[in-house]
Amino acid sequence: MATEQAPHWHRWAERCESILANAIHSRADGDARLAEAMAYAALDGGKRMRPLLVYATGTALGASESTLDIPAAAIELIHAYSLVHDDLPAMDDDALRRGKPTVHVAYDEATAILAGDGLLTLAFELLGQAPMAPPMIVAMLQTLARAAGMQGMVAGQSIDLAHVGQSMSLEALRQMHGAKTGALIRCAVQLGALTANADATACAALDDFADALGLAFQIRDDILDVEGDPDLIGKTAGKDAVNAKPTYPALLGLDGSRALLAELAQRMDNALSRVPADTGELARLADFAATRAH
Ligand code: GRG
Repeated sequence: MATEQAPHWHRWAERCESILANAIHSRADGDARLAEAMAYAALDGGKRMRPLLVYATGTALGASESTLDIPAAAIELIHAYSLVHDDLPAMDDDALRRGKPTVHVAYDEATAILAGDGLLTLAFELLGQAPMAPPMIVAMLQTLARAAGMQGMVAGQSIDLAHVGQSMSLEALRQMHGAKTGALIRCAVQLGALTANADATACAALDDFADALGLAFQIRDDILDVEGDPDLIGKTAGKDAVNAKPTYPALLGLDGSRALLAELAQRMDNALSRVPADTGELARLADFAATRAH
């Protein structure tokens, strides 16, 4: 787990886990099996990268952990939904996620679709109830909806599926991943900055950092799909090649992909040096994203 690497990460991941567990279990009276499938998808697994980014950004800029809890949990719910739907037969058709059978395999396809829908909508329900001033809640709802929706993650996924078996330029690949993976990572940093009422200068530098981080995270993901240990990554390796997906290693080779990662690491350092705060935890998360083994 990423959270073994820094004591804050472990505590932040636990806080997020407890909000998620509470939110899902306390609503199980709607339909117990649906709630069980949602818990199966969202709890006890994953690196919690997006919540950690919310906490690391927000606390660096002076926000308290308790004000960051709901934004952190909300973005993880969106991420969890996206994984459940991405794994469906109509999309990536994956049988393994986070080291266990995917939701449609463990339950059934209809339940997986509904569990994803439940996680997606729960994110906005939770955020709408956050203990914050209403204008702040509205800003957060808009930020999360925009990142997750038809100009963000959903668009990226759609473009990705449309390009299976087709070639893609490096710029088109960057744009596709900027939407599919990057939008939510940028959003995590934005939610932390919003909670802390960060000024425009800090927000601009953090957005530059998060843009590079999203890309680095994706390139590392592509590299792991080629050379990662399936036991560590917890999903089927080599799927990109089998599915004829355009990827960074396919376009640049493994060495070229690593060289791009090194450039991005430099850009992230540079961006963080422009944030007038102690950004040590963000730097550690950036390093983890670019070098992770899972
Ligand atoms: C279904 C609308 C919709 C979108 C799906 C997330 C996603 C978009 C697709 C997943 C496919 C993929 C491999 C994306 C690349 C990077 C990525 C998001 C990996 C999974 O995120 P991690 O590594 O997962 O943070 P954990 O399990 O650690 O939370």
